[in-house]
Amino acid sequence: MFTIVPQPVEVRSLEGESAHITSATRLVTGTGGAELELGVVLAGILGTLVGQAISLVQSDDPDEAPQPGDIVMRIDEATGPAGSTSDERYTLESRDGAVVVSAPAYAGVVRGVATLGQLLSPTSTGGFVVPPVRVVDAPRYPWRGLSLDVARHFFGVDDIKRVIALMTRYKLNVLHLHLSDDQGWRLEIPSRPELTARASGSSVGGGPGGFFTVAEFDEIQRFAQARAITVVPEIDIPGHTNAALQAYAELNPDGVAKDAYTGIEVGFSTLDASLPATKDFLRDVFGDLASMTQGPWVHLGGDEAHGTEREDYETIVSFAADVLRDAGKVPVGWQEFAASPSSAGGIVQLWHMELELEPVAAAARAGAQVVLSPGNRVYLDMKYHEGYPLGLDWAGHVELRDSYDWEPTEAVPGLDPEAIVGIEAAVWTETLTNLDELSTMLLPRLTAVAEVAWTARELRDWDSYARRIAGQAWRWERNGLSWHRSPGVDWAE
Ligand code: TNX
Repeated sequence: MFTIVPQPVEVRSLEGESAHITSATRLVTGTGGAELELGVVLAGILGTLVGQAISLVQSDDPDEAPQPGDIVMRIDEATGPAGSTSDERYTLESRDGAVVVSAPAYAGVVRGVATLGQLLSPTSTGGFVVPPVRVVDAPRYPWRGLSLDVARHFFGVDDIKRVIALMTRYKLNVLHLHLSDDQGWRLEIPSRPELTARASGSSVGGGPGGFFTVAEFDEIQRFAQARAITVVPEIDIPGHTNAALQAYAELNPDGVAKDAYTGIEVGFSTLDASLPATKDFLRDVFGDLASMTQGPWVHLGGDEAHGTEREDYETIVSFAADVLRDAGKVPVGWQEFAASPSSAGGIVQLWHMELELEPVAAAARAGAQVVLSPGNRVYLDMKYHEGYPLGLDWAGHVELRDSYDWEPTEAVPGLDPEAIVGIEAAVWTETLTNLDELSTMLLPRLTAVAEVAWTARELRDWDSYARRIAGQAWRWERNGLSWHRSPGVDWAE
């Protein structure tokens, strides 16, 4: 029984020897510069997985037979399931005591290594063993994300790296960071220094807050990129903007800067479309943000703008979307952005099943792509059950099985399934103040979302998933990650 999550396309036991990963294990890559870089990163990832340094060897003969204990990485077009064109496809073979991971591109090798990490089990002598097996795999959706709110409570670079490492294990590939809200501004914007100087120093409940410098944001993106994860930064406009209104007085119609906000209400703040200062602000912020962003996407928020007139909403979001397009980025916005013509050619992110859904289907017909984050399924800040000490409950209680048992193509009536680029979990941090609390909300639910996003519909099955996920908890514990004992899974004692 293999306990791989998400379930791969094909997993087959082979005959023969297991591979023993010990301190003598070598990571073997090709001799190209890119392959060396890949080897260094993967040796690091693998080293953390097995808890020991892994030595890196470059071989210029791809056909050379691996030695027992070797882990071989190969860039090879002819891998993964027939018909898949994904860069993330891979084939993993553990046979004759060695492991070979091959993929057409870096991303696929990283996904194969994640599978390898789950196949490893510790031996009594301190090493690890990989059973003889062949895995052939590729994702269902190209966008498999986690949205993390660092505005309500701030989480620093080290915590973000822990989250990225967790995402890597479950083959998630998009980290969406919610970097501004009423309670604080969390990213240095060089052309607008007052944002972080004046509006980063508090959070929900009045705590100390914090922000990422340009260099730290870069460090996060590079750490993610090494794991084939793209960072999508979000600056939320035109609502959720009290921090901006606090930093720059001229963004307020009365010219008076707002006070810091430490509550958890939403929908009271807004940018003002009639003020000339607003466009200058949007141009500066989204211009800088686009140039700081390595990936193709930038999120402009657009949700819950209850204090913004319809026309003003359109003026503001379409202006920001144009700034992003001019800078070569694809704009992403929450569900409400679907109503803006500027969402065509961009991405709309569904979140609230009780808001109108038809505009999402219509935006898709007009050319938008759609990311699904239905609150009642994948909002991992929802309480697991009544009385749970952490989280909110506006979208109901969300247990593990709720996060698992739903079909993306059936979520929005009339939505062309071809428009769905993927699934994104979201965790909002009004009630979450540290990594332990965050991780208890993510685990195990994040792994269910990862399987919905990765695994083909016909291969998905709750009973199978429940069995496989039970085999993962010791790995979380080994990594010091808190988790919730969801019902319906036979967790080991
Ligand atoms: C709704 S999701 C929000 C956030 C809150 C979240 C809490 C979305 C686009 N807006 O502002 O933090 O609910 O679950």
